[in-house]
Amino acid sequence: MLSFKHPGRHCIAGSWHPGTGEILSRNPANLDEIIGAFPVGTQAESIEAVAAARHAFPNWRRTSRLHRAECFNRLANIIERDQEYLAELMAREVGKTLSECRAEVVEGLHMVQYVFGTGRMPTGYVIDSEISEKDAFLRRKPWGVVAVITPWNFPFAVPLWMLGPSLLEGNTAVFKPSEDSPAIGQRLFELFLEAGFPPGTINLLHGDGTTGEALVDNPEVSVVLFTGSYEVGKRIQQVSANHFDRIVAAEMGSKSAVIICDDARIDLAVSAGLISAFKTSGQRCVSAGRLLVQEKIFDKFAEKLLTVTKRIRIGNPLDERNFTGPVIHENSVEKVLKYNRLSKEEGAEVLLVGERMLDHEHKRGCYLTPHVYRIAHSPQIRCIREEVFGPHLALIPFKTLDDAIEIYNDTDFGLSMAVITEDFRKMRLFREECNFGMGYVNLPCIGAEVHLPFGGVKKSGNGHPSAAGLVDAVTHKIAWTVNHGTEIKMAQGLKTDV
Ligand code: UN1
Repeated sequence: MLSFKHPGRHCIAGSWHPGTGEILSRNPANLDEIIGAFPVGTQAESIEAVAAARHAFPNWRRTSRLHRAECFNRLANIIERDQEYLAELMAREVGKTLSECRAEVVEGLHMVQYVFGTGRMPTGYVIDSEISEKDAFLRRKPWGVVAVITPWNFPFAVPLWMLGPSLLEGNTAVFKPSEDSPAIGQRLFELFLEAGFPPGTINLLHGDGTTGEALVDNPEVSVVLFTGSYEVGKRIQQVSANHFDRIVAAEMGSKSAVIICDDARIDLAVSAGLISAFKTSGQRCVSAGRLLVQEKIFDKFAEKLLTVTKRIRIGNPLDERNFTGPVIHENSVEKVLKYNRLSKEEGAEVLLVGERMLDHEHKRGCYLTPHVYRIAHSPQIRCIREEVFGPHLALIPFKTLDDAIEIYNDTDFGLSMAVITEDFRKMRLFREECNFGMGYVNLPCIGAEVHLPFGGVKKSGNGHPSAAGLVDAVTHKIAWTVNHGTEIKMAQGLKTDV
């Protein structure tokens, strides 16, 4: 067994600081196991970290984009070398199963490889001018300092989605990992240093909401990249309103859904529903809290889904036979159980009762069994509108396709959706009428790939997708115009005679 003893440190301008305060990172599968102790960044430290990034910015910006990209090639090799260690550390710190953690490390690696590859791709283009001797170009410039504030549920891939494009385009960064996954955050940061990113181009600041708020309220921060809850995203927007030229790209909550039409292949629909709802114990931002099932096949579908859901193995994330591990912490257990009770109060027919697992194998961890219920859609019900972030699933019957569209859209969120059908006309209808950022057909509503844009609408995001889509948030476009003639000619026929 590996033993992880992580002395947490901030790292500012290449030097490590023990800091003050204490965040204890615990293994959610066994709360007695402490992964490490980490400091809580103060306002003064956040100012220092941002100043270090600001100081490093001019040199980094002036470095050739191709050389910046090469740092990512070295980073890719290091991640490949450490894949298994990183996956195990992640499994211990956040309780995702080893196979999910391995997939996440691969997802992070893909982002780094993508960034290396795009280093040699064009970032602008040539635009013709009214004047034949004039050449015009669209070019991109980095904004400056980017604050990267990331969640615990994808503690490796999501920071790389954000840090990758930001640093490639010449920005510098302050990285604040979630207080629920500081060890994997710090390890990722160390890999950047090993790959040769110059001191100060990326700085590490541990901490909680107060640290994040101090970072966001710093006028020297040009861009805030955030993935997390709607409440925190909204607060970031409010604080950022004081900083006029601030860019905020936020990915937030969801109440994603799978829509299962009556022509669906039932076994495929059951797998799609199960994976969407219960992978990562329902703790992906794209996890489905709702399966919308057409009335004609409802009973058959529900029966099959319940049969496989009852078979799910829940337990130690390091045991490869388990389908899911625990939820992240005690507060999360409480929150999910509260919504489980609420579903009953709101009139659900509970088909599988979700409860805490207290047997010998599970009692030291934050383990929950899946909660599944049938409920008719109606406008007041909270359990089918609010994000639960756990193994909590509503089965909602619908009659017509228009009903399904109305139900899908009837939440404040719009992140991901899947439709299970063999009919291309239905696919198109849902694509056009449902409000979402990522749509899937005959697939679960989870499972992003890094070269696709990732983001949502409504309270799920503010329209700046991360991963491959992030370049627009971390750069600004300039028009660059050159006259090859020997005299001045102006557009629109403007006279130049003196
Ligand atoms: C998230 O849950 O914050 O789409 C990101 C997916 C993942 C990414 C989810 N690869 O399932």
